[in-house]
Amino acid sequence: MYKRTLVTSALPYANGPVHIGHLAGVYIPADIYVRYLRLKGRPVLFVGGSDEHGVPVTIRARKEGITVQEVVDRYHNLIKDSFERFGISFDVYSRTTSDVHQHLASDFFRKLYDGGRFIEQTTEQFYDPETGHFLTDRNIKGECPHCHAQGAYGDQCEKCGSTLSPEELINPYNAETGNALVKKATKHWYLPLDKDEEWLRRWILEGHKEWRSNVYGQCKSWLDGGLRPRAVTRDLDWGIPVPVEGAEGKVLYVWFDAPIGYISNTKELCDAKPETYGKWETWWQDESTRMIHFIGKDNIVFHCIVFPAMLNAWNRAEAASGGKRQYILPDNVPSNEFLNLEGDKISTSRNWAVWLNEYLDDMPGKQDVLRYVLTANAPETKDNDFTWRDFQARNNNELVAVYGNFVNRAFKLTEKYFDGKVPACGELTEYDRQIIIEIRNIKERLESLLEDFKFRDAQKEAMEIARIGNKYLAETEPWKLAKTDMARVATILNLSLQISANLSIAFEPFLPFSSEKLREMLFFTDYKWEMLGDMKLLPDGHQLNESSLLFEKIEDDVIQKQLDRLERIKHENEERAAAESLAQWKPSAVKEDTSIDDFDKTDIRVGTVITCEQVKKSDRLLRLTIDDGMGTNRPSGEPYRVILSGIAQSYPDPKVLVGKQILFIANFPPRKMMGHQSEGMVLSAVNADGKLVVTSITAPVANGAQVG
Ligand code: B3M
Ligand code: ZN
Repeated sequence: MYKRTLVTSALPYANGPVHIGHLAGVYIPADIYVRYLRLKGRPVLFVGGSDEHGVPVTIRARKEGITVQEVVDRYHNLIKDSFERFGISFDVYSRTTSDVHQHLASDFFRKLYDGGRFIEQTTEQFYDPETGHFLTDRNIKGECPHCHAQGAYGDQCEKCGSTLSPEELINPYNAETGNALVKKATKHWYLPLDKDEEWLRRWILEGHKEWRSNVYGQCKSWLDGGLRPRAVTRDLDWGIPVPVEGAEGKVLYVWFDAPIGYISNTKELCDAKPETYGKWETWWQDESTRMIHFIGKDNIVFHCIVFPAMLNAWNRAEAASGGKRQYILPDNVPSNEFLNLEGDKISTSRNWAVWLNEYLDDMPGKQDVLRYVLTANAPETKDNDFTWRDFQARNNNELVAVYGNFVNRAFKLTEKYFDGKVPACGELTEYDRQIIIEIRNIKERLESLLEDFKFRDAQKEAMEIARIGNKYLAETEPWKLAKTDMARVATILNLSLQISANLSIAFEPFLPFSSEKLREMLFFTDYKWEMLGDMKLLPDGHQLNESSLLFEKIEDDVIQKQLDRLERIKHENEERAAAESLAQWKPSAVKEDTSIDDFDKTDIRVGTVITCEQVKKSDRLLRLTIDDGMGTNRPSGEPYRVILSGIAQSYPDPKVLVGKQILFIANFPPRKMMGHQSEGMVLSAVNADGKLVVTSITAPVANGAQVG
């Protein structure tokens, strides 16, 4: 019933390059879907672009010491270029600083404003009196109320992952300047989402039960929790000015203008090439268009609730003024969960990512390997992990050993026995027929998985074709038959080459570069999705091109280089985090008064650490032997004092304490811990990062000397 499909993919912030998390979550699935539709000959428009407003770009500008315009120019170009090199096949990739967008977003706001769709509210917001700026959540930092980490953001604590509001932070301060903040009144325009609850419930909860359970579930919990009016303007000096009087110094909230960017970018393309793409309104205001948003899970509420509410508000304003135009709403919002990297959350600010531009530079010609691995591990239903070892294994054991190996054998044997010409297909055996049926069945499954946005399983099905091919060659052994039955060899290789042609179609949405290479090798130019399953794609006698390997083995040293890089980054991050806590650290209040007599009861002494090692089966305890100057003159008769101390976590290499003169309490009664007798307590200080540091003295002192 739909005549065309409009596919959007989230507009990445132009505050840094895109990384594998973005690719796995949004761009690869969107691209697979679009390529599939194109291959089917269905009209589709794939819209992307950079999100150049909002706080993230302004933070980056201050960090790099350049203007915001320079930041967005730099990263928009970098991202656009990387997407192109990676084969993300946008019809348009524009930006939210474009003129078209500035006008369209501004008009959109004005339409809602004139139609009375906003409410105005004055509230108290955090304000930096020294810089004269209101601060957004991301620009506020403070102590996390849950894990008490310093430097938690006003919207989230990166340490423990809690979602926060700036009000919850302990001692909030301006993240850039460190200045303490005050509250100040300011006026903003709100979208009264509470009034949209009813139709949203009907539209999503009743009308779109087919949405992925993570998406549906998140919408349901938002709706069940009750919607509140949402501010769509901000006090910032970067963004699209609020187009009403009395709004000086205010801009549209980035989440108000960014989704409108999808419309603007469509308009920009259609206005430039109407003969190819038609009118932009056909894509946005025609009920026979089906709209699909590809996004990550942190964008669900904006695409399923806020943006539809904006479009709906526009439609009502239009209807109220007697207009006929109506925006369509999304038909599906396939959103993925998150991808982690080597077990850790991907983070732009911590540089914990594999950046697309760096990958493309480091691994030329290996776009499809990354596409394959990210689809195989796509976080479609739950968070998933990317590891370099898995990347290597999937390349070597699947792409090279299965897909590449099969195609290579089919070509090499054809070159050897038939001069690189497709040999004639003779009579089919029962086994041949079974193989053909299996491949036809795959077509159906592949199609229904793709239509259902189940790209991981779909790619597995495509790979299944190569597995079948590999097995076919292994079991029919044409290299042996060549001595006795050339006609049979001809049939086997004919089928193998037909399977190769099928592979080039089945993999086109997933691995477009390899498909193109394979088609070139096959001299197979005229292809479409519907040909899948056809075993007469290459005519008898058809001359093949010279073959080369579709995929190459990836060696350990290539992977090691990537792992070393991550290790370096981890180290830098730890150092930075320690420095940050140190900068924020304040000493605790002094304890209540005591007396010299009380202090004197404690016998603190100096001793030299002789040995220091981890206690077996304990991740907390270190066992120290200490020369306390007493020789064997102690109940145990041993030459050294033994003390167990719970500092193992702070001393991954316990040997560093050996030879140090330290302070210990000598007159605690001995006690047994983990099967060892401990004779006292080592003195240590809790550092700003929470680690324990054993107090050591620098000037040499006689072991056993008392401190007091
Ligand atoms: N730039 C947030 C993000 O990159 C935002 C998406 C906008 S889509 C309209 O996650
Ligand atoms: Zn926390």
